[in-house]
Amino acid sequence: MLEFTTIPALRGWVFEQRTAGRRIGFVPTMGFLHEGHLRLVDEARRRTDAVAMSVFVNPLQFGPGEDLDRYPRDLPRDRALAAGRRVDALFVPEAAAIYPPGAEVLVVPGATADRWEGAVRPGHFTGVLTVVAKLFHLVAPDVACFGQKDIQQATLVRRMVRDLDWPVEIVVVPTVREPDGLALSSRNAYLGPEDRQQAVGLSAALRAGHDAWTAGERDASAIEAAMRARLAMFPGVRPEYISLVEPEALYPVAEALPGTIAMIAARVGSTRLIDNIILGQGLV
Ligand code: PAJ
Repeated sequence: MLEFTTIPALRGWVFEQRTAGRRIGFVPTMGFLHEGHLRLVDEARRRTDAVAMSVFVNPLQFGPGEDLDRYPRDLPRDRALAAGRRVDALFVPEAAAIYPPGAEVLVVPGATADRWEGAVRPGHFTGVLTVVAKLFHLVAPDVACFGQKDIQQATLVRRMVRDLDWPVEIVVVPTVREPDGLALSSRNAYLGPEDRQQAVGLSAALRAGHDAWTAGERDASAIEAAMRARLAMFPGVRPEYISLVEPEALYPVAEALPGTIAMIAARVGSTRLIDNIILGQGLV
């Protein structure tokens, strides 16, 4: 595995791949890798000839008072895990390389970014889309893989690519979970043992919602009520939103159809967690 910290070095590798006629797959991450990230690598490898991964804790997508300073980092471990999954090129830039002094142009999404995560984290998706746009320009991938875990992010990246006519195929990979259902997340590292036990409440609530739907319930508010009832069994989980939405712009729906997304965000102790399922797919 090659590792690059500068933009010219990365561009050199990209040029070589293109010259050799290889298709490039790309997996952007903020590091502290887990099996969820690595599943994205597997998917990129399956679809392309050369796989690039970025590890960059993007300051632009963190709000004031968020966890930028304590976001978990372990580059030696990330390096070993990425190499073990046959990543060809690991890009680990310094913040100053991505945001040189004076940079001021941003990629600002539309109303789809104002709901849900965007409502709680103003400016978050501007930070995400700006860095993803920059990375897409640097890596020029044919395929880029994102996790369903962050479904609003994946939706917005898809819209950016469509609205800006970008020839990148966006692949959304199902959420990888712990055996008890908790979605893998770098932020799970913040959870103490008791919070960890409570955190399973999010996936348990999604499962309850999916069970109600499978049993024939189609009324979105009834399904949301089933999810809240299940979540009430986890007193350590404080829900922020529980909602059924359509997949294009994440508008709330009244009727739950196949493909409708059940989303949940909650605090467990001081840690903020999100999760979702797609009705008809359930927890995979
Ligand atoms: P990060 O949180 O490191 O996640 C990188 C990618 O891994 C995202 O596409 C995310 O959805 C995916 N992922 C995380 N947990 C997953 C899980 N349990 N199963 C499957 N995929 C999972 O998301 C970001 O970084 C950043 O916002 C980024 C896109 C890199 C821009 O800075």
